Amino acid sequence: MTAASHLLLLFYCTDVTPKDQPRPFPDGFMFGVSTAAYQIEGAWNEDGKGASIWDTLTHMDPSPIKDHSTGDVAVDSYHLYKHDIEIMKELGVHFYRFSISWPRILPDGFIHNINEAGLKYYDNLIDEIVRAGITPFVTIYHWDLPEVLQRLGGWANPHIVNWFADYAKIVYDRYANKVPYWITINEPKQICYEGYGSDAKAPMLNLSGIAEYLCAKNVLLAHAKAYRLYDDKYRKVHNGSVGISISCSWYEPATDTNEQDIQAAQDARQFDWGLYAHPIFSYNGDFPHEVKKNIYHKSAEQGFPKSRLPRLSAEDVSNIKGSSDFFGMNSYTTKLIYRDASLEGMYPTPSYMDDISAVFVKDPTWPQAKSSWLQSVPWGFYKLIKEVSKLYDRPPIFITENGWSSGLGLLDEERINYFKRYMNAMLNAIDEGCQVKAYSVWSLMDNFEWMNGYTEKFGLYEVNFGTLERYPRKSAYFYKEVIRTNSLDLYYEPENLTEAGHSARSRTTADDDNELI
Ligand code: GBH
Repeated sequence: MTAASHLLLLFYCTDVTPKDQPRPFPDGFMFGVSTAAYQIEGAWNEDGKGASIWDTLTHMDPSPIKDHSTGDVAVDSYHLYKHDIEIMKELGVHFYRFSISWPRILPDGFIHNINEAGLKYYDNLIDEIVRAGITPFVTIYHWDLPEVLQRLGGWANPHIVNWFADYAKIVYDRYANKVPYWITINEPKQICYEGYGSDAKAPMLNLSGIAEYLCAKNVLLAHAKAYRLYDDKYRKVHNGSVGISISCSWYEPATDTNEQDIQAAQDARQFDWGLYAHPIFSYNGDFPHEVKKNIYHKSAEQGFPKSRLPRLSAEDVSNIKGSSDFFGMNSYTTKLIYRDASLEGMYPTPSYMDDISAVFVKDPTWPQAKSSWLQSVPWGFYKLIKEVSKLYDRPPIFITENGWSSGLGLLDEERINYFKRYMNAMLNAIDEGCQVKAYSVWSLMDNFEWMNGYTEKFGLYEVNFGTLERYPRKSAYFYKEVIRTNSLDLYYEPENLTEAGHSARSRTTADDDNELI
């Protein structure tokens, strides 16, 4: 053996972490938990708050919500926020990502009527978070649009670009001195496609093929305007970071030999998240090529005088391009996709699904969560992070949401398995040079899961909806250990207590500072 090969062998032996050793996260890696105002706050009409499109939707008769529930009370975080901060202290999280309710601050949507009580609530919340040694991470908009603005067309009306920037200014003016991390808008695709292009979210417009694309342009411009505003007026003094959270699924061709499936998966990724990410993060800006091409051709065939995808002017492109200090990625799952001749006439025209012209299928062998759309596919998460890093030249990535839904029960081994496999996949991507800087669990506690009401539980803490008490699930102990050690131990199992013993022992209330472990 030569000296060089000895050296190589030594290097190999010492550098490769044995499989059963905990895998460290990079120094300074940030862990957090995420929530959203409508899903947790309750107090829907207290202290001068106006109505949002989710108040309108959940109060409809008959109710479109699976269990006919509302967010009127939700988990009452409006009143119990101090307690929620207590449990975050127990977890040891570095940051708390929560959202601000637009109609709590501007009950009529516009800035002529500013609700001081609403602003005060977030003053108290933020001060308490900071006092607990936790970093506040604010989402300015997580889907609860003031109802008044929806009557004017909401995100389909181009004026919303200014309405949103006016609202963002109020929020920055008040909190920029205390909040170092900002998300302007949570999940443009879910706002635009699910709310305007289909009926899966408020305002349930279901005008596919048109409305989601009008919305997409306005959301991008609104985001960019809020980003530029921070740049111009606040960055010098407060030096915070501002980004956007984009929901990203991975799409895998159902066969890896069929060219059509490979192209279909590529198209699906670009329609799902490229539509929003490409204008902001790519070198060229503008909408992705695949999306422009498909919609342009379909529109022409369908007799539209021009593409249903609105154009971004050169000025729009330059405003949007680069308008994010990091890539906020919400990611949960992967889908298989295929495309063949049997698709002819399968989707209504025009429609978003017809524009993609492919079929999404589930692999029944992948572990299935309580939510029908959610399966555990860690290699898909790895491929997604790698692809985003490659396409957009290795931006800093914050995983702003990742989580698993279950039914009731504190012994949530499945959720722990999901976290272990997804965090391991993320570490693989980090090892290969992806700049993932932060990771946040959806969600701190069970909450109002949109159209599914309270039937799907995403919490590290279970909420008893009779008493509103929060109880740590087994996954809370697991996450606490990850954060404490800044490493992932795939073999770590939190103490195995019985369901009853676990809940009795770990019960936490606001005036009881029980340690988690
Ligand atoms: C997040 O969205 C939200 O930001 C958060 O508020 C929410 O509570 C959390 O997820 C859990 O759902 O396949 O037609 O059934 C995640 C985005 C939502 C995208 C569900 C895919 C499934 C549509 N995902 N959606 S469908």
